[in-house]
Amino acid sequence: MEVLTAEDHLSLMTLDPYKIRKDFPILKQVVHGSPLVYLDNGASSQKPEIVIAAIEDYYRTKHSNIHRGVHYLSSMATEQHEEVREKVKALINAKHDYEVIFTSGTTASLNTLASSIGKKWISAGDEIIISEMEHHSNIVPWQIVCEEKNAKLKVIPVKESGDLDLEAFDHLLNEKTKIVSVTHVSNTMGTIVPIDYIIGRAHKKGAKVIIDGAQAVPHQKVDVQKIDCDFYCFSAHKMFGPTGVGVLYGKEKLLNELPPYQGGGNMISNVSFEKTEYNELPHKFEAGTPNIAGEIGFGAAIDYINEVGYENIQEYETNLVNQAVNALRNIEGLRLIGTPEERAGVISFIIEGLHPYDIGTILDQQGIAVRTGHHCTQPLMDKFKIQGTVRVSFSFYNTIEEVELLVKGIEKAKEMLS
Ligand code: 7TS
Repeated sequence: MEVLTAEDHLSLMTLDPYKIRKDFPILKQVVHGSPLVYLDNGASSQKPEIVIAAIEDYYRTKHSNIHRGVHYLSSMATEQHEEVREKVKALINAKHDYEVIFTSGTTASLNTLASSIGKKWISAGDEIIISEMEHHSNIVPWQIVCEEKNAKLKVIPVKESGDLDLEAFDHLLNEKTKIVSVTHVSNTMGTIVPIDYIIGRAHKKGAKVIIDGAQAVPHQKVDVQKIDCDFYCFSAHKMFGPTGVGVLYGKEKLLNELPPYQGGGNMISNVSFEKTEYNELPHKFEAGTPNIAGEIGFGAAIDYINEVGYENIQEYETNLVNQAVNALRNIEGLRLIGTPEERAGVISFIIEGLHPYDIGTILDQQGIAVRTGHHCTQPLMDKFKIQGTVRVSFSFYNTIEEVELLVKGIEKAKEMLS
């Protein structure tokens, strides 16, 4: 199997998706008699050989539980695991490695925050602001907090274009606002949210800002110090790493203020029945045995992203997605859901008179993997008065030929269904 080396990647002036594709074994598959066209990267991206190999190597030669052993394997596993924390720190430019908390994914990161913040910072009458385009995992945890604390959930509306209504946001903000929690990139429309504006305004009112970066980190360089968010959450599996691994970044001072989410091993420094003292960061928020193999695989995924380079990724994907938007616009009866000012990786559409599920099924018969439904953004579907969409979501291994196959596939679906 041909695997690209770091040197190969560095020698690329701009990104060559055909070369990249050789690193992803799954992309060679034939599905229902056609070559796989994988356009469901927003749900989860595929894994390059070096990620698969890192996990295998870990289980074959290094596995042991971390943090608790003096023996050779345990020290090696601990060392490798902590190296990944360093890699995440560098990837997002956190100030300290202990500001990087490993979780099982964005959902777990957001629930950890909602639970700890709810206990410590939210009282009756306080307000929490989210947006109308949030994934359910950035809605429901805050509803739970508001119910428990008698606080109020406020929602930034989405404009017809799929952009956030920033004027409305300004009106929602006030001295009672304790938390603003918004997505960086919409998983349904691809909208890139102007988080700099949101963070600046929220901080002026003394509110803390949480950014759900699940759909952003796979596509663009994120610098948490530069954007000055208080917390940032993302999942490894959407950025070429394994499932079951995520990150909760938080500013040191704030993480130290917050109470732990779960109790158990590793998160303590001393336990007695009279009083337990909690461990320092990051361990305070990492109770129990983590997903060691997954985190080591995540480290390889970060290496891979760095080899390809965010600049190349962004340049290539922006071009590909623009071409896809233009091609889809030419299909009669197709309506784009969201035409935001800035878009990353994702396009949603409906076709008048056809059910998204039926379109998805016919595309699948042609080997084309898309997602249909509400994409865990039901309030956004309500806003557009639709049941669901067909969503295509790209990665840098997708090609312009695949966009052409998608367009042909949609035309065929239209023919068959009408
Ligand atoms: N936030 C956003 C913006 C997401 O897109 C997702 C997953 C999550 C949070 C939750 O991430 P998880 O890794 O904890 O599941 N989004 C999708 C999707 O669009 N289709 O499948 C999962």
